[in-house]
Amino acid sequence: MTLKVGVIGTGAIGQEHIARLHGKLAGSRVVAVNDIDERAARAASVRLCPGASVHKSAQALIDDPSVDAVVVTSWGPSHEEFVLASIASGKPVFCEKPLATTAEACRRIVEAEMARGRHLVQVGFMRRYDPGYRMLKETITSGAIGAPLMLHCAHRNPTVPAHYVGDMGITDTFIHEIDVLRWLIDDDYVSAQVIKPRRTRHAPGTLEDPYLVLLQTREGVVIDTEVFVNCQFGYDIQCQVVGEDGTASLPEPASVPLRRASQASRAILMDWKLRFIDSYDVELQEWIEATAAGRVTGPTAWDGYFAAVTSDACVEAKSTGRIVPIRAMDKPGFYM
Ligand code: NAD
Ligand code: ISE
Repeated sequence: MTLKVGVIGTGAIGQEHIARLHGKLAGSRVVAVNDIDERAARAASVRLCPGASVHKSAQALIDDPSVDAVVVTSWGPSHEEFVLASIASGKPVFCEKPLATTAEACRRIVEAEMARGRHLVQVGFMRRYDPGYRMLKETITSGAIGAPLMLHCAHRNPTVPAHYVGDMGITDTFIHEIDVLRWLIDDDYVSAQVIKPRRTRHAPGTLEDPYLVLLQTREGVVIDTEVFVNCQFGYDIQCQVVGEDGTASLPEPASVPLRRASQASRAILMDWKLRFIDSYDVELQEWIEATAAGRVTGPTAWDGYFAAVTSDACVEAKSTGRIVPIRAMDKPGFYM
């Protein structure tokens, strides 16, 4: 069976996912696209999935009877509306992170999915599919470094686009660490704090950049993450777990060590699309297969909700300078 997919949002990651779903991966094709910028949708259709319908609205795409499943790759603030509409139509939906930009919005999605009585929603937290994070998780689970005590992490982007404003450092960027770290150490967060150093001269407009986010978990693990989205030098993701008996670190992406002109060096990637390229492939291939079998096997709406509860607390901690408790509703049996 071929899964017929409609994609809402044909920007950077929308185009990447269309290429995967329409040719690169097995078992799917893209039959419809939509973007608030109709020309962008038309161009993506012509270039990446010729013959796909270009719908004037996202709702029309969701209602299209030839669409079996929906992929949402538009901007974060539009996600809630499109995910709720997909649930209302009974269609499986893969939504890029964040599931929605606030915990309240994610809660509405969780409640709508439970009311529908079927798992339909998967969130695009692709780092859970990254071979490096998977090896790191296996190492921790094996007990090789003892119980985790502290994590030192960094999420660095060389630069960010003009529409990257406000608290997107948390809601759009740090949200990746929020999800992958609780999965990595199988723990949940209880408090957040944000510490702001001097602002980089490379930060555009009024964007605050960089900052340090401190999370504490139920088991008492302390996690520090540097969020620095105009670091200039590369797309650099770091994670070191300090345990009772040793440390374990996220492997660096493979690159050729160079020695030339009296220098030793290795290249650093500049683009998120390349850093996690294999993870996106595995993530979407598994989604295609699970969706065709009527299941959700990846990060759920609950994971999207918990991430948003945490990111709301981080946003509050950033604006107040206080340590903010992280309080989620009890996990419903539906998501156990
Ligand atoms: P982008 O700006 O390149 O593309 C977004 C597209 O959505 C644009 O073409 C825009 O016109 C369209 N759009 C915005 N509002 C819309 C609406 N209401 N209806 C239809 N189309 C609309 O942004 P991007 O970098 O592709 O990011 C898109 C989403 O994907 C964001 O939620 C982002 O956080 C997520 N993302 C995830 C990853 C990842 O690593 N998993 C990487 C990049 C982006
Ligand atoms: C972007 O949306 C992503 O998801 C990238 O992985 C992240 O590094 C970047 O900061 C976000 O803006």
